[in-house]
Amino acid sequence: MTNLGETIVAIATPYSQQGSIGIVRVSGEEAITIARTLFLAPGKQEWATHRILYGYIRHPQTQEIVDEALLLPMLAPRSFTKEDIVEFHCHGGIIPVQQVLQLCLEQGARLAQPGEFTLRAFLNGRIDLTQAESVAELVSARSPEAAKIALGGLQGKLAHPIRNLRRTCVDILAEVEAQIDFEEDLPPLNEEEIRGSIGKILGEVKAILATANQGELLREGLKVAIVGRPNVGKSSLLNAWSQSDRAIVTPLPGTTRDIVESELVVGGIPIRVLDTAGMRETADMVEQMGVSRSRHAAKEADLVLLTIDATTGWTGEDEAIYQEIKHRPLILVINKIDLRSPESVKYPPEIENIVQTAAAHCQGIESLETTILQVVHKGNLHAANLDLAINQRQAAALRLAKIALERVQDTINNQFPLDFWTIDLRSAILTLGEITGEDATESVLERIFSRFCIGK
Ligand SMILES: Nc1nc2c(ncn2[C@@H]2O[C@H](COP(=O)(O)OP(=O)(O)OP(=O)(O)O)[C@@H](O)[C@H]2O)c(=O)[nH]1
Ligand SMILES: [Mg+2]
Repeated sequence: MTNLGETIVAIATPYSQQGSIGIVRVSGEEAITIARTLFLAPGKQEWATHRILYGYIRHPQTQEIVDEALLLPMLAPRSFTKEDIVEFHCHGGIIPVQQVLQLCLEQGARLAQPGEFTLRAFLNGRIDLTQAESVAELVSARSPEAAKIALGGLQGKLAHPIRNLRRTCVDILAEVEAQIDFEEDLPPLNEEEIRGSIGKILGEVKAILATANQGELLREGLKVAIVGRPNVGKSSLLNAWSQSDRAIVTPLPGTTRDIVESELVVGGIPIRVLDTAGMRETADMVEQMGVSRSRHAAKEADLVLLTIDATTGWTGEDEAIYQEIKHRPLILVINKIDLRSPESVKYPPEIENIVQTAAAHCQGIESLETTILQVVHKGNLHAANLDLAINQRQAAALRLAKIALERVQDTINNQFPLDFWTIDLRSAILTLGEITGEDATESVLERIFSRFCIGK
């Protein structure tokens, strides 16, 4: 996966667009030698760890200056990878950083794989696997709340409890194994105490598992599709909600022909809102294609906002659309309530979530957001209150740990021989170790780190 003997290099800042600074980062045994070869620090500047140098990057053969830059050396073990790291802080823009990268490659560094810096931080024992995952999550966070839980993870908010739980399991296992090996020399096991410890561990495992759904919401976000017949105000709703004029609005039915997307954040959850073409029978080929995309969007979305017009009430066309999508998580949006009171509007009584809006006047958006949060949290805690939320991989491992621990409980309750206890205890230890990386296999590592961007 990574040969720690090799020195790696990557552009650490975005490199497909212009920025004011561009950073090229080198990590490994040769980092300092490479920097010494390429970087000219005029005057009597001291090459010390964590001290910025000012100077020029120049081609070692032609002596041609490539950029005026700063150099930050961070010597092992006081660096992210625990290896020698140097960072060239170049002028942003695509050309200088590319040239500096090229020079580092010519000096023997190898282009880093995605996530390889973080992988080295993990392999060199600076962070555990949950912290490594948090690095990637922090970089890709789409809301402040998602960033907050990623930062919590980075600080070890998941790593610490999991490591403690695993250690307790190891202690119990050691006790049970000693009992098996030296039964005659030891006092009998205190089964009650062990049962109590396992129960406590299980309780904590369950509590951490309960954060999985919230974590998924914060990380992955929600896809919400606004659907309904033409002219009910779907595009107006998208515009009011996203405070933009993203979608074209006209009094003509059939205005929207394709999906129009907007991104927003509600209660910490990143939401992708899709405005769709009004659904109706039509001979127009373009509109037909739009309508089929609307159907697809309604099917794919996590939540559908079925929008109707208060002035016409629930029509046969609304009913037809409802029949198509009623099995989906759904909120009924009664729009244009500025024109007619929503009280007179009849709709199927089984619809639980109803919001009234006047999208053209930006009214009702708050209650729409509240209702969405109620639907996704089912009245549970607000996502933003979380400071820990596990991801899918961690949840999968924790579920296995939970099953193993429950089996240990059964084994104790059924008075099975001690050998049986150790089997399930070992499996709980292994799965807990997979979460932190103490027992992670190479394929697990590969899966995790391949999702990173280059330079991280
Ligand atoms: N009075 C009033 N008019 C509204 C409201 N919402 C939308 N409209 C008007 O209704 C008309 C249709 O609005 P759109 O947002 O384009 O409707 P749509 O559902 O996207 O229509 P299609 O794209 O054709 O499916 C426009 O003239 C809007 O100004 C509202 O809350 N009150
Ligand atoms: Mg529209």
